[in-house]
Amino acid sequence: MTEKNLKTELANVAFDSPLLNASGIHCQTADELADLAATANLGGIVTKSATLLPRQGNENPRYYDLAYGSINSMGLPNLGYPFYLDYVQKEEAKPTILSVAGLSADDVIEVLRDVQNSDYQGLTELNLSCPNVIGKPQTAYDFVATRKVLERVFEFFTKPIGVKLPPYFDLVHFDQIAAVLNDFPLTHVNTVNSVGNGLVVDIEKEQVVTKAKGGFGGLGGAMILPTALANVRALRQRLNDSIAIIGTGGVTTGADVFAHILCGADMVSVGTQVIKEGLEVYDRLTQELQEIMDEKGYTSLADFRGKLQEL
Ligand code: OXC
Repeated sequence: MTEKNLKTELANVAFDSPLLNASGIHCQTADELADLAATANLGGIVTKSATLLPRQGNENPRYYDLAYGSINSMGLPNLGYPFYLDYVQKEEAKPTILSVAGLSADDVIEVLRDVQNSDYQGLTELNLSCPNVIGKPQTAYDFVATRKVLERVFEFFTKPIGVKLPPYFDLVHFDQIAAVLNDFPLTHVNTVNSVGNGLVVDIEKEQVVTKAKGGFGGLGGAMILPTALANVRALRQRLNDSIAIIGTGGVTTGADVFAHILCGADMVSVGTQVIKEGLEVYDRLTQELQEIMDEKGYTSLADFRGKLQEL
């Protein structure tokens, strides 16, 4: 097999591989982040979404493995943003994406002010789509609220920043969210967060499988691949060229990584499959992606990125 160039760029940050961890996956503690730094074939590190104050998250059970994916209701457990802001300033092994989330727009602004005032020059990502915070809707399903928060952010924030979006299902909603996002100097969108709100039923016990919110939670893994690909494709067709796309959702094979890139993803992140298989998954995905590229005679990601054909 000839050597493949898997290098990619996002907002002038160079990554050796397009593969990332999905936020929330093996990235909450110092030890987990150190594991990511040491993981071969992982291009960059995304932190757990950091909030103003540390959070314990929702009650257990809050993650449940399924043959076809996963359901989670974690509730943003994290160590609080100062820990992650400190971490990304010290990390030297790989580029980082500092994921931040807020329980309110005021929270988000307070956290981002500190990021702006810090020495951190890397990428930040505003999570507007967690489905698991009790009593809090997913901001990015409210197009007016999304515009308002971005207006406030860009009044002072001059560092590279993107947003994490929930999945959209109606073509009109793709038009509406793209119209909002195209009005701001975003570096990227990360699409999709888990598909909220799903409900998994244990027939034997006649029960739900996660505790919080009566068992409603975010779906991930293989079952959401077509939804994720649709979101990558639909947003690539609508967003300004200056806004890159991180494709997230449903990746279990190198073919799935290939499909995300074919739909227009600049980078691809992996969530549920890391939990199922461990961090070695990045070696397998890389090998499989390279084999597909080899069969097709492609030597770089640019050879096929966004080139999905219609019938
Ligand atoms: N998406 C998030 O944004 N956060 C986590 N789960 C999820 O599916 C969480 O912490 O609940």
